Amino acid sequence: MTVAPSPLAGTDPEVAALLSAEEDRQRRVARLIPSENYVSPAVLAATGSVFTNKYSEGYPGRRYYEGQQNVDPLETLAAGRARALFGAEHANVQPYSGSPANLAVYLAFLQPGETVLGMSLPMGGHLTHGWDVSATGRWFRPVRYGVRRDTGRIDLDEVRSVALAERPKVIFCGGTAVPRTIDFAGFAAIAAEVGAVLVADIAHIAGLVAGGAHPSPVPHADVVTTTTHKTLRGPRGAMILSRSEHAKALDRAVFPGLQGGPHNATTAAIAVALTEAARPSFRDYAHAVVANAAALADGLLARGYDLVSGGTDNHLILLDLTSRGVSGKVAAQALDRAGIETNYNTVPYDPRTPFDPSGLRIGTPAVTTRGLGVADMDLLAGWIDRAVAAAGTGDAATLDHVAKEVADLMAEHPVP
Ligand code: DSN
Repeated sequence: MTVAPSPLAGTDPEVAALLSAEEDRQRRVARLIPSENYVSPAVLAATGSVFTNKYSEGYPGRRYYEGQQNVDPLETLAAGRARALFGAEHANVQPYSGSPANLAVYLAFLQPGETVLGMSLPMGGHLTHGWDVSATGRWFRPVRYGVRRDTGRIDLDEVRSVALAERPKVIFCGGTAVPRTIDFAGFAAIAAEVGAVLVADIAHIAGLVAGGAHPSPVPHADVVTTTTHKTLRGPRGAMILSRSEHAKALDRAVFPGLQGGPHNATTAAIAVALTEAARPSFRDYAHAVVANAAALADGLLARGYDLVSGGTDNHLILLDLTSRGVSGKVAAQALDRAGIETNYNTVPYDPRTPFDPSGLRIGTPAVTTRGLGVADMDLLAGWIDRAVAAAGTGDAATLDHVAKEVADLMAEHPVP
């Protein structure tokens, strides 16, 4: 993390003060939101670079603006690193973020009104997998699968029967609150049976896939979409990986179908993140994220918490707080005061609303980047337990006390 540069303080003290306060906040708290992380100083330097000054509509060698002497090799480098890291035939590194990347899939493969099969949002899917309030649910015909009530896990027999009945053109697998390994081969068999394009949205687990801590979708899925800023630890951006046969349709969908010029500073930072993710130390990181999540889940189970699916295989844990008599939102707000950053989340079959649901979503990517290990996870579980109990009784003194203990631990683990 950089110190606020003096030109910013000189030009805009208000923004400089907010930046400095955010740096301090990110240092002090235990960040357990599973979709967040800390980028390296190198990624941050590339993000805040003069590549932001340049327009580059088009693709390398085919641009609508001159002056691409450095951007063309930059984008070629980033795409090549993405292909190499994930073993993909084609990579597009231009999508502005995960939702635009998924929209490009619709534009490439579907006409308005055609059918898409995705995981239901309250069950762990993403808005762009065909949820009602999303353009993907309004302009296409969404059909859905979920998880079983008894196991909290995806039931491929259900997915297959919906697919056979509804004949989707595209099937999405992956999601935002899926604590278990995704069976890409199982989804691929269903997609092949109904003649659908299989899209694996690995936004959450891309870093685990890159580091060998989750099976890769690349051998199975026609298309893989991902953000670059979650477990992959890059800048806020996205990529689409695909088989060569789909390259042209996807590239056209991204530009000129949906976007104008790519954000070249983001492309630079993606390239840096990809080279970092190709190092042996990143493999260690990915496996440590999973080991920490397993240890944190064990610590919560030992304290009597209900975890959706009974635990985790990856970086993410979904707590159902129903038996604790406190909503996810009240718990998340109390935890925030206690220096533990989480987000409230629906749980499968949640009787409450998405804005005040029963669940809490946590994960270990960011604290693992700070160097916390398995031994620290029981401390975190204990603090979460104390804060959730204090949320129920409105005990602010306990929350402030926990915040001090959290800050002391985090001070031993500097931000990269
Ligand atoms: N915002 C992402 C997440 O937190 O999982 C999903 O869009």
